Amino acid sequence: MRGSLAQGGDPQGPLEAKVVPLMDTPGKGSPRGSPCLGALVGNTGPVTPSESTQAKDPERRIFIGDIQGCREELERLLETLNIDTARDAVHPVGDLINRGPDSAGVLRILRELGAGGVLGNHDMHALRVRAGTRRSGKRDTLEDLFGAEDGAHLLDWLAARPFVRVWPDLVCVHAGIHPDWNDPLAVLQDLDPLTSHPHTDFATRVRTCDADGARPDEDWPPPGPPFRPWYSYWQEREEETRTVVYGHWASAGLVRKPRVRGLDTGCVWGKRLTAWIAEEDRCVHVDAARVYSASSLPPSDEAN
Ligand SMILES: [Mn+2]
Repeated sequence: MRGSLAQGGDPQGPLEAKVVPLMDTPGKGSPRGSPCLGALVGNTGPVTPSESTQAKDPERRIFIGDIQGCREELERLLETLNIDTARDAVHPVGDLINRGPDSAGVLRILRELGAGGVLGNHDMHALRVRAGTRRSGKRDTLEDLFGAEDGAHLLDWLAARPFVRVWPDLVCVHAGIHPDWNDPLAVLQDLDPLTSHPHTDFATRVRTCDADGARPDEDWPPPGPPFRPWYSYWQEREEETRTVVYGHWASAGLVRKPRVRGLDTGCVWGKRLTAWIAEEDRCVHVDAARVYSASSLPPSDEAN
């Protein structure tokens, strides 16, 4: 199953041709017992897979930068990665949707994969628009998702993402970790995406801050002292050994610095979609098919 998807020169061929049962019991039946990408595309059925469809002790933890509704690029990236849910765990680093062309399609694929991941500011925005507590923005591209037959299921799945995931060696968050948070999981784990809170606001929006975690009014132009990239404070923690993997800062591009991996490479702005395989400390990229939002990457990374 994996080989048929990964080796083909034309990614569209096997996607349309390959149809396998979606809800095979993991580990039984077909080799590796996992749905391949071909089964994920276009399916809108009422199946409710959970993260249990992913490997409990994955051989690879694969983090994917801001997808923002770029379904075509996500499909190509997953094919390039040779994703196998029996051995891989997939974690989008937030901003799964909005601004791009197919938010519903992205969520269908990730849900069927049993992906984990965390919430970003665009994800929270969409959940609040649906709840009626926030107005849609003029640059939103969420109507396909709100109008989809399975839209409610997809948004419920999205809403179940946490703000942070923690492993012994890694921390995953959309934007960054506050200088004062010694235990980011304890700080963020019980917070509601539908309710505004300074902690979730920070975790999903920060780029630069001062040593106390105060943020400037704007991150562009570079605010200068006392503001620095949030991760500089993380890097200064002498006892800390974990690497933070995050997104949100497209204008910074790919960041590979000690104990930080920044994966937002601006796919929706016509650049690239990036995955980072933690076990190999290796990045895999696919180019955006086109520019989906604005004519160029705004340096301010407009936060919606
Ligand atoms: Mn973001």
